[in-house]
Amino acid sequence: MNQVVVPDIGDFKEVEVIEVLVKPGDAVTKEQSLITLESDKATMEIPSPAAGVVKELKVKTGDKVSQGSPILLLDAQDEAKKATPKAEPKKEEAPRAAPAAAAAPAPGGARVQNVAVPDIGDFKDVEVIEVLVKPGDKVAKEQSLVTLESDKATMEIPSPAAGVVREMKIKSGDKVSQGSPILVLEAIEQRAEPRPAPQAEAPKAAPAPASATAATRPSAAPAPQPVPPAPREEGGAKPHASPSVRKFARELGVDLVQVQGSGPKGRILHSDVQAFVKGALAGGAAGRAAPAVKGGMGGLPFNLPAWPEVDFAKFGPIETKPLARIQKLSGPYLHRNWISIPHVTQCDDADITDLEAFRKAQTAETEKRGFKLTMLAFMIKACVTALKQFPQFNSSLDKSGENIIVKHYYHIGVAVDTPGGLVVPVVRDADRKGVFDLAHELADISKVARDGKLKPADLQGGTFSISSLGGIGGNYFTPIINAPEVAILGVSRSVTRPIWDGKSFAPRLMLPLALSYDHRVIDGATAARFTSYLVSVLSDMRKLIL
Ligand code: CAO
Repeated sequence: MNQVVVPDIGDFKEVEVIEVLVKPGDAVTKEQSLITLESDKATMEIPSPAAGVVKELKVKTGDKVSQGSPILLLDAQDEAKKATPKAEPKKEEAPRAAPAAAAAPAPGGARVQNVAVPDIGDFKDVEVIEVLVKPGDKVAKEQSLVTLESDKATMEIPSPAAGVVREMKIKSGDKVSQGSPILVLEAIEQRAEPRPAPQAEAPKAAPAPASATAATRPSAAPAPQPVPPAPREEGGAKPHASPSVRKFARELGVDLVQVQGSGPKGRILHSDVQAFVKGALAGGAAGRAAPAVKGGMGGLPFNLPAWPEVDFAKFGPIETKPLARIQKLSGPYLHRNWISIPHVTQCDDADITDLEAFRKAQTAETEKRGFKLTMLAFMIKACVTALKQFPQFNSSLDKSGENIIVKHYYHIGVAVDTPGGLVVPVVRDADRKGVFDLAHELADISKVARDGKLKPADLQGGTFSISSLGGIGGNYFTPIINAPEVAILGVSRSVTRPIWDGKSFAPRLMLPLALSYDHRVIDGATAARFTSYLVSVLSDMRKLIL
């Protein structure tokens, strides 16, 4: 059994664990990310030193760790055990502060100093992705000067001293290694304190464990899976931004997933966060959510009172438990959709007495073929028929908020309850599939979802969603629209009710439906027509073939 510990992460101590990516019982491959650490200067993922099975976790989200802190116990595969007994990378792989380049005295108590890239471990030819200062700028000691990004980590190089930038020696896109000149700094003498030795004032690179993975890349852990209404388009990948931009966003209470990056490869820059806040204060573009201030439930729009902070322990025993990974990922999307889409929910009941009789008559056949035929397959078919009749339900608002994009394909997202949380895999081209094919596909895709094996592509491209709680119970609910879609159908459990047929009450099997729609795109009258049409199709399945 191997104890995996935090490797040499340079001078960083007490760094926060912001994500634990594995759990006991998980089989991990060598180099697979285990946890994500974040300091104010770097974000990094700690990879597994070997392939094996996680036996026990020694950390949890929110813990503070330093070099040598235990992460987990790993039952490593034999070969790996021999090859890699410990998690620590070689000492020389760790980033080290480089001595600052010689500083020459300058008139007026200032010293001109060439600032160079410090020891950044084994990294060479690392790209400069952002230059954060310009000639004439006053900088404080430790203020970030440039951001470097390799495929393993994002790191900011801080200023070794307070002073004024005299000359830049690099620009965005340049490739640098240890010792490459960054800029010329006219350092201001701190007369009150004795000047530290050059070694001590050298710029310190943010930690870059040799095999850490940049947090800005999608993690090696299973692809995050959004739940309704998390946008499948984002695929749950973390926003691409440097640590200082993340910090800046945190200070302003801006949720980075809502910010459009204008940097290379869509990276979010300081200016993007500023523009986002300005836009939100000015009322925001159509469909854009207001930035949130951190509150007890992950943020509230600006102009609302702060979330109440209550010491619950004062009133009785309590227990604090982390949200599931998928909940943490999908919460901001749900919140965005809830506050930025004007939802209305239209309810109706479909008489499915005949359809249920037909379904039951077919079940022997499908069971023989190895899958279950539930009402959901018919629901998908009926929804496609209604979407064809009312194309605005199969559309999305464009960025300007002035046009809708109507889709001529019918990819239906289906909410699936899994042990890890809700996910919404997409059944593609539902219009071209028969009810049996749909039922078969539903069985397959919900199994893949429950096994946690969905790929990002399985979650993308939906045009309309269905959330069925029919197998569980309840009577109507208000599903949250899965942006950029404009409507979602919530299906509840069917129940036999006495229905007046004009002469007498007859027992009929009624299916409760609740359609949430985006009122910017769909009028109330149109929504009522859509649900009435859907009800008529479900009540008389011959309409499915029209
Ligand atoms: N009324 C009455 N019974 C229903 C029903 C309905 N509307 N829908 C399903 N059932 C029955 C099925 O016929 C099945 O009966 P048997 O056990 O006798 O065969 C049973 O309920 C269980 O069905 P199921 O859940 O296995 O299958 P499904 O096709 O209806 O649903 C799936 C598949 C994956 C959608 C479902 O399992 C699931 O995960 N639902 C949860 C979705 C969810 O949590 N949504 C909430 C989102 S909130 O934003």
